Amino acid sequence: MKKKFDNLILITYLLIIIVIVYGGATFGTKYYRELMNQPGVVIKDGVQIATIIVNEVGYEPQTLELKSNIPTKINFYADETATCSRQVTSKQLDFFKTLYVNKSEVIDVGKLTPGTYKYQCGMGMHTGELKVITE
Ligand SMILES: [Cu+2]
Repeated sequence: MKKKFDNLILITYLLIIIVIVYGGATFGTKYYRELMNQPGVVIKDGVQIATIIVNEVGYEPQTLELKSNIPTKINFYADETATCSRQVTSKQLDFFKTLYVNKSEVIDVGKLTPGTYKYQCGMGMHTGELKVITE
């Protein structure tokens, strides 16, 4: 009888440890991803990276200013993907991508010439733009 009780305690402890480790890892990964996906523009190793967060209200920020003539990548980080925000597309920049929650989709758009480039969700409810100015 005593032995059975000990096993129950051991299993309970194991379950608690599993929950703590799994929860910590899940939370840690999400926190890390969010930390790495701050909206805005950074230039790293000569590459300009524009990070845009996709959420239920659209794109954050909706307008981003970029410099021309620098290799450029657009990083769409999906905070949430409703049916229509799951797709992001731009005719001008020639891409069509499917997004996944808590994941980044990085699009290499090369060196851009000055101008305004628009992109939108699958059905065009949400729109965003990139303003490329002369470096
Ligand atoms: Cu939409």
